[in-house]
Amino acid sequence: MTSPASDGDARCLRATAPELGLGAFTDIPVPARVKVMGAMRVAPNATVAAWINQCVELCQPDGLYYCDGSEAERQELFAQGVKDGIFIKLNQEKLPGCFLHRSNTNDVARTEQCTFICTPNQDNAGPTNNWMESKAAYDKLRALYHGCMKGRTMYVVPFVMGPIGSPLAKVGIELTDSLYVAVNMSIMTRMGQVAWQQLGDDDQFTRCLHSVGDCNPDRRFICHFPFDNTIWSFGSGYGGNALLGKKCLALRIASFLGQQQGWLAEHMLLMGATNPQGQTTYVAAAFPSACGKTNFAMMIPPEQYRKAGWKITTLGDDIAWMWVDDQGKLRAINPEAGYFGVVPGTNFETNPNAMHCIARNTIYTNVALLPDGDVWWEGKTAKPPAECIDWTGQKWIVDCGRKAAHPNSRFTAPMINNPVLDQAANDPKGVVISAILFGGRRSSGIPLVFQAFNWVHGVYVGAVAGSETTAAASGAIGVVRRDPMAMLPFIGYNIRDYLTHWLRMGKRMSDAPRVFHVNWFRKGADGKFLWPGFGENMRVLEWIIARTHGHGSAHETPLGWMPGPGDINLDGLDFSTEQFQRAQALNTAELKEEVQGQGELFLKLGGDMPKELVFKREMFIGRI
Ligand code: OXD
Ligand code: MN
Repeated sequence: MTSPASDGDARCLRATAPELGLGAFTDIPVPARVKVMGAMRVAPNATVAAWINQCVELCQPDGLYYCDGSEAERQELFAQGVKDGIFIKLNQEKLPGCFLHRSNTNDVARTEQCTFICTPNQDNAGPTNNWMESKAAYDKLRALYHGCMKGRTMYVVPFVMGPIGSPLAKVGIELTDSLYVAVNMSIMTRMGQVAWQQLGDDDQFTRCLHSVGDCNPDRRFICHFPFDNTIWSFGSGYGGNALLGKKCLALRIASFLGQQQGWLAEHMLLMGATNPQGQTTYVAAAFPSACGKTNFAMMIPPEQYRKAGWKITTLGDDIAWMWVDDQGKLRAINPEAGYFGVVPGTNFETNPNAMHCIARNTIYTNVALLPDGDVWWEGKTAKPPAECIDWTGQKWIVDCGRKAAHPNSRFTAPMINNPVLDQAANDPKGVVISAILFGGRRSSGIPLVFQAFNWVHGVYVGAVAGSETTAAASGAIGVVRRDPMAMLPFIGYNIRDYLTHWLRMGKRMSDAPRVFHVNWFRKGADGKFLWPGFGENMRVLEWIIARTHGHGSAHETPLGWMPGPGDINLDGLDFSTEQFQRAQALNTAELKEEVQGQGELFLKLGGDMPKELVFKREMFIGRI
């Protein structure tokens, strides 16, 4: 029988294990003063039990809540969250199962300046990461964690990243004092007993310890210990800093594991495009944070494409894990089970599928609350509401000059809400990737689309990609920075070894994906976007798919292969040949500026830039 959820005296209840389908299991010997909650009070093995116990001793929570990932548990946690003021229940007729959370106003985005790779030697972390020597980092954070959960509950959140049974699926366990984090993790990952089952006797799991602490930016540390498969995060409850399965595990730790084990963990969306003949081509695309990955992954093609039988399906909107299969093909899975997307700008024009995703069972963070319990954000409707409560909880009236929703307000929605979820989203074998796209937000200089000459050139194009910074990370907005493979804040080891790993992966593939670069954000002299974007990106994608399958025409340019106006289908679009030429124009002065900007990265790496990429740059200079 399942033990009662709130029975604090009955600890280490063996009775739950057979129900969970677990054979061997281990008691978790927590001190008697700790109130034990949740249905699943066993660990799959002694290593897990000992680690949980150590963290309990360090953080000294009053309660320990074992998450099993069930629907009943989720309801219980939401109810508790409403009682504690962590969640506001939204209008359940309009938004069934939806809740609003307002974060601390100092805790609204990833804080790259507080994010560290902690290794014995600085060279392990390389020139693009903040580094702390591992022992010094453990000492510093241990002092912060000491007693930090007194009066609080520690949630034990076991989770799996990746479809169950996938060769790349990884188990993590997050111990957190944030109920908000625990419920978000139940949406973003395959969370609960499934993780105990996946782990069994294995001691290979990512040890994730998280405390919001006193949410003081001066005591905020997001520390990764790749050699110990460990993440310690203190002082923030924000998604990318606190939902440790996401950026911390699925990118920073996983990129390190991938380098050791021969696979890739990338900041990429995954999508399928099915043509009228029923052939599906899978594409992975790396764009930096808040540059439209979710919109592209859920794109609705223009009407004429839909009528002709084209269909877009989503595998993932943020992270891809990719490996070379025994046929020499690159395969990919999405390790996540939900979307943590940027809300502002999302509406029925820009992304109707996302609007369907967030219509139920969704957590909204830092959006505005309307008088009828609905939510609002800039760009949701053309006409703003007359009044609302803004993301900070203050009364807001139209034209008051403040934003109602934070520019980095977010939704957390389960992927099963997606009306165009790809049928392979849960397939442990993943899908074969035919094309890789790199891109960013560039107002000038970079054309709409070009194709790299080959894999090594593609690695170069990805490595030097730049993008204007966004509100997804704290700091200046709109400044071009080099963001190799959109992974600059997420590479968990030395970028020199990361780029070399990409080059080596190419050698293992018999039929490597074709590589492209796209820029939906180029602007004209009038400051307006040159390309209409959103669903019309299907036209660019159709050309990409054609090139991937060995047809589709293009001409050679200094950047790579580029389509002219006759090579891309512009039918039915109010877009002249001249407009297309402007979106694709190459200008020698701008290309020279670009190659100079790329030099930033080369300087950072000093002599460590892989020589294949040095040669590619020389050749690019020669072509300009
Ligand atoms: C994200 C990010 O939240 O990249 O996906 O910041
Ligand atoms: Mn992201």
